[in-house]
Amino acid sequence: MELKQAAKQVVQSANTLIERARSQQLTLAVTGLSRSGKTAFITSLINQLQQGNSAEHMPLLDVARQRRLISAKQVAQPHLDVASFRYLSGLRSLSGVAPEWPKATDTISEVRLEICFRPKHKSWLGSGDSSKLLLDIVDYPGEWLLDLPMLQMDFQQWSEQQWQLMEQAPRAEAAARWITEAEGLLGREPDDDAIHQCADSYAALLKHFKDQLGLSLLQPGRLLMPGELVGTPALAFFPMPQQRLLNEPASEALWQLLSARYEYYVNHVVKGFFKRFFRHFDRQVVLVDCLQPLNEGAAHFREMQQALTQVMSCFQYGKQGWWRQLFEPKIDRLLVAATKADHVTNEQFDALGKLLAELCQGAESQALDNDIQIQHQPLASIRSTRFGHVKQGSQTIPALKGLRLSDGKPITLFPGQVPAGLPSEAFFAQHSFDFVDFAPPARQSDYAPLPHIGMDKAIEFLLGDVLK
Ligand SMILES: Nc1nc2c(ncn2[C@@H]2O[C@H](COP(=O)(O)OP(=O)(O)OP(=O)(O)O)[C@@H](O)[C@H]2O)c(=O)[nH]1
Ligand SMILES: [Mg+2]
Repeated sequence: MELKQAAKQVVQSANTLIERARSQQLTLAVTGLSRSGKTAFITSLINQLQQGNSAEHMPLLDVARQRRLISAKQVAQPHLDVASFRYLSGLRSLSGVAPEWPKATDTISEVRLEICFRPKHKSWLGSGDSSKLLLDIVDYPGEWLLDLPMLQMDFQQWSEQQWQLMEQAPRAEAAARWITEAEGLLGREPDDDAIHQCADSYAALLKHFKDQLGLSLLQPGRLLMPGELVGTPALAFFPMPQQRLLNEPASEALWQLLSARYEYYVNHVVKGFFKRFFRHFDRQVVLVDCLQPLNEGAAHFREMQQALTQVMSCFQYGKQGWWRQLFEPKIDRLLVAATKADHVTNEQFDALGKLLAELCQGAESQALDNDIQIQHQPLASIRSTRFGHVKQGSQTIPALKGLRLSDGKPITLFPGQVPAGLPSEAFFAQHSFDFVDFAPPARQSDYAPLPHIGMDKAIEFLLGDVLK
């Protein structure tokens, strides 16, 4: 009897060992500028893994096409001090009679999935049994990556750069009042209340740049998304070039104080993010909404392009040896996706893909230098339109059908032609875009997977090698 018990224990331990060897863990990070579609993407990704296990729904995802996907359960997340990605509440809002898009988010969040699947090939670990992948998905604002250049600038250099920007179009007009307020602090003893006040006004100015002017290159990024840092001195600073100071010790003291806070922000907040989170990412998704900036015109499009170049520079380790040394990044796959592809008719996907590729030009070859595999593609995380045709005189033209987000009314429209590459100023002068927002589609049932365009291709690229 005892022998039997001991043998049972040996078998159990061997099974645990095999189980451990089979389980793998991967951290998938998802970023993009504000409103680029991060929450929708992660919601769809989880939903496709949970409910999309079929060849019809996910033809390009091996594990689903071959029906090897057994389950994808949400389990306890690894970090107790990081906000949870609220998958179920997002899915709930997408369900029901009047589905709504999940709410905007403004900080980092994570979710852990335990994915069970049947391996494709038999191995020494046994055949036919299931394998496990622990997948941590992290959602973080792309704006945080825009702070990266601050790591290489001292307060003086950063201040000069920011004031130069503020004195030019399109910022100058809105910035004038804030500049007067900041200059009002000079020549008197630093008053912490007034400094906080001026930092709040600076935050309001950045918010104005973002919301009203559609600008993306805004530093410090956390001033717009302060999270747990709200009201702390770490965020109570703003640019102040030394040459602006009145030649008085009081102004010098103010400068020293702002400079110390800048150094703290750079060393603890910016570096802190890269050290704590970024260095642990295995795979990265960068989402880009190319359509909204086209709607808003040439200046915004250029600004988005610059911001994206900055975001992509975070994956060019080779070019930035200092950075590799500091953070030891290990990302080996990078998916860059043009989101909301259901806003254009299907014969335009090619053009959208080309536009995205040109936007990321340079980054691709440099990422390849670093042995990072990169894929760019158009994608709709949650497809909200159907393709159709409309008659215009004697012509039949491709069109989209969906519910307009603003009033929920069914509409059929031709959305405008996406340029198959970076549009010139002249192009903007001749074309105007009007990509309208659509309401999410009504779900057929709670068991039906979310409709999508290209999620299977995206997941195959991101996880296909592990789900083998
Ligand atoms: N038609 C369509 N619209 C989408 C899709 N994905 C996102 N959207 C739209 O884009 C908006 C923003 O999407 P989110 O997923 O919240 O974007 P986000 O990047 O998480 O935004 P923040 O959390 O505010 O930074 C949604 O409210 C939708 O209106 C999609 O696949 N199709
Ligand atoms: Mg979000």
